[in-house]
Amino acid sequence: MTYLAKPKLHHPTLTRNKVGYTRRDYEGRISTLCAGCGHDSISAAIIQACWELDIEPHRVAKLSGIGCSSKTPDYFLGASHGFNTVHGRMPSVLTGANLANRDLLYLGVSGDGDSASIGLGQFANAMRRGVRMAYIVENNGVYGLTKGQFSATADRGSKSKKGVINSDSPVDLVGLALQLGATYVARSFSGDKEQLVPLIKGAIGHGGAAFIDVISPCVTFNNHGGSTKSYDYVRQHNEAVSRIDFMPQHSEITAQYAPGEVIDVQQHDGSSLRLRKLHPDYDPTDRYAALSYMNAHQARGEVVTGLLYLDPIATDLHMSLNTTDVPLNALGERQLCPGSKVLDRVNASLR
Ligand SMILES: Cc1ncc(C[n+]2csc(CCOP(=O)(O)OP(=O)(O)O)c2C)c(N)n1
Ligand code: SF4
Ligand SMILES: [Mg+2]
Repeated sequence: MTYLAKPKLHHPTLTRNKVGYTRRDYEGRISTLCAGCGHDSISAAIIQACWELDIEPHRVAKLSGIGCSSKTPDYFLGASHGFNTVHGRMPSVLTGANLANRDLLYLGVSGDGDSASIGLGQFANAMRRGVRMAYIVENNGVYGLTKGQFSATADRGSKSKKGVINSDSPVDLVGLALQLGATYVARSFSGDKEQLVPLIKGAIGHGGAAFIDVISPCVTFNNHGGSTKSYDYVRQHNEAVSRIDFMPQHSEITAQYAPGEVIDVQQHDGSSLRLRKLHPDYDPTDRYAALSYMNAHQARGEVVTGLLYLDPIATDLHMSLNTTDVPLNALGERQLCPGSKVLDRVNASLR
């Protein structure tokens, strides 16, 4: 941690959102990451998204694993709930927290090592079960915190800083999320705030498992020629399928674009996502078409970004398990302890 404290005083004229907070109220501690690290831009995008969504910070729970990426929740939403778990274990801890208190908004922040290497099983099961959360992987293709070893998302043939060529096939978390049943799947780039902020807002408003893979260059260990996760590589090979506008529940929906190029999709919380299709042949509502489109472009060395798949009628784990609508900590004694007759009935049903 840094010992430099951020000044607490805000300029009195800073703009406040509908719940009375300034953008600075969504910040955290001063970042200790390397200057230019993509992860800091993602933190800035999360701050912007939460401020624009008028979210009260105490309604958010941010959970992460271990890594430079997993350190970042310390640098945003300083007044929210936070839990830095064990390496690769964020999804299961978040699942437990979510089952105990469904009233919070869950942000899972992880790295490519955290989610695609040690935590791959955890990632897969959270997607498969439809745990309601915005799951953000800050993907730099390396283990930044432990000095730049290839992670499981490093492309075959890509080169390390020391010149070693990666001979392993990559894990594509977007492809896996699509196959495993995630209902909101996107890829973005830390250097494209205009695309990333609405994608994060859409993920927070989504009613099920929302996954965003954000290519986030590691300037210290993976930003050289021969890397496929560098600023230059992503800028040169970025192929955006859509541009998103996010419209909160209360805003009027007006048509400003030519028909055929725009789709409005209403989400679980009543908000709308307006997709301006940059590629007219792209269908974001067809899971398998999204997968084959992405694979075909990947084979040509392109990084497809944007909202790749969306099922607005998402189901989540609470629905599948038919859990109580009330967070467990708000249940009264009568509900928690319904008496010996009910207990006898439960026991009898299990014999
Ligand atoms: C159980 C366990 N194994 C290994 C480590 C060592 N370790 C710490 S961070 C890390 C990799 C982090 O990579 P990533 O998730 O991609 O995050 P980045 O630093 O690149 O943002 C590893 C292997 C650990 N802390 N715990
Ligand atoms: S080592 Fe890489 S990932 Fe870690 S803070 Fe530095 S630039 Fe970012
Ligand atoms: Mg990494």
